[in-house]
Amino acid sequence: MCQTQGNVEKKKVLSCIQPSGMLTLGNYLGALKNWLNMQEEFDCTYAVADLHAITVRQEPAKLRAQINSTFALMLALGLDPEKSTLFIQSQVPEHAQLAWILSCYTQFGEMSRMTQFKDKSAKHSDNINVGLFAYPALMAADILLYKPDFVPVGADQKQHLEIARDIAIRFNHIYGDVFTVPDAYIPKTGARVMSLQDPSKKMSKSDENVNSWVAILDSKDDIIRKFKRAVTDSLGTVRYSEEQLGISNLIGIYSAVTGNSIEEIEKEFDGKGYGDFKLAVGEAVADELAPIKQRYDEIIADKGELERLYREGAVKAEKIARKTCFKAMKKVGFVL
Ligand code: ATP
Ligand code: LTN
Repeated sequence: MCQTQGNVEKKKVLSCIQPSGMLTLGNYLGALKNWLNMQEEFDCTYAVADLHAITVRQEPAKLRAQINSTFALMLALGLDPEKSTLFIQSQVPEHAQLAWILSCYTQFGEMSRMTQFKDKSAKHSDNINVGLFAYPALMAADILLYKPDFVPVGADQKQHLEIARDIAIRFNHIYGDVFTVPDAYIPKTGARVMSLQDPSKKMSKSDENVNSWVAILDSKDDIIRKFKRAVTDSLGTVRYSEEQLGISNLIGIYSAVTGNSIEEIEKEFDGKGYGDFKLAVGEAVADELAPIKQRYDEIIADKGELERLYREGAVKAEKIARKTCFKAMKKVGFVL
């Protein structure tokens, strides 16, 4: 059922996050912060994408803990199960079911162009599995099941969102109006947070160098230490430019956290050294993340309540997912 605001039906939002490690400042600024900002205005559905996580090898006990921890972190951010639908992807079987159907409406050639597949298959060359290749069809199913108007993601997911749109348009063209074609919602600042050790690469929780990323749950000391060690350059000026990727990344982060514009930041640190600037960025980030960490510690301690919430969320999600999945199955010609 759609939530309404007065008489006006709220627009719908859907997004997911993988439980593939400690969530980073990149995940927070590129995606999660927007999830929270959208909660009041939109009818939001957010999930832990655990089916996606097994496209790279996971240790079962660790994966289980990370699924719980990611769900707890969603709550700690301020996402409210009374306002939004919060659930775990594998607990709603329609995701895998629709993904199979959609994969039969996706061409090998278009999947082959996905840069994430190229990057991840280079990184995991001993396990280039079919799931890793077909990942965007599952992501398309996640999205299309809930008929969202907007999908908030970081810039790295733009290509996957476009393929989801193409699949929806193609399916609708053959069978009529089955899916809503959604728009990406990519934030202006923080959409692409880069590694603190190699600012030409995106900050990634699966990066082995722990100094390259800041986790949402890192302690204040760790956060400040990582920013102090961030790779910069020898120019010595706090300027946003292509020649200063490291400093530009830090400016982007500081802007996303404080809400100040790039010009304001350049002015604030005019004539000051990198040491002062790095400390200011570290402190601003630590202050923003501290209350989330505090709430997280309380939530993760109550496993019973956590379980109640994700089970309830899955029931709520499946009601919607089942309808769309059945419609697609019927259109294709299955006997229901
Ligand atoms: P991995 O690093 O393990 O490949 P990931 O963090 O890229 O995973 P997800 O956890 O699924 O993948 O990403 C969740 C959301 O966080 C997505 O919307 C993605 O766009 C966003 N995101 C991830 N990394 C960054 C980043 N460095 N900057 C901005 N947004 C990001
Ligand atoms: N592939 C995404 C995570 C994801 C997702 C989704 C994002 C899985 N399903 C549906 C938005 C909508 C990523 O961010 N790496």
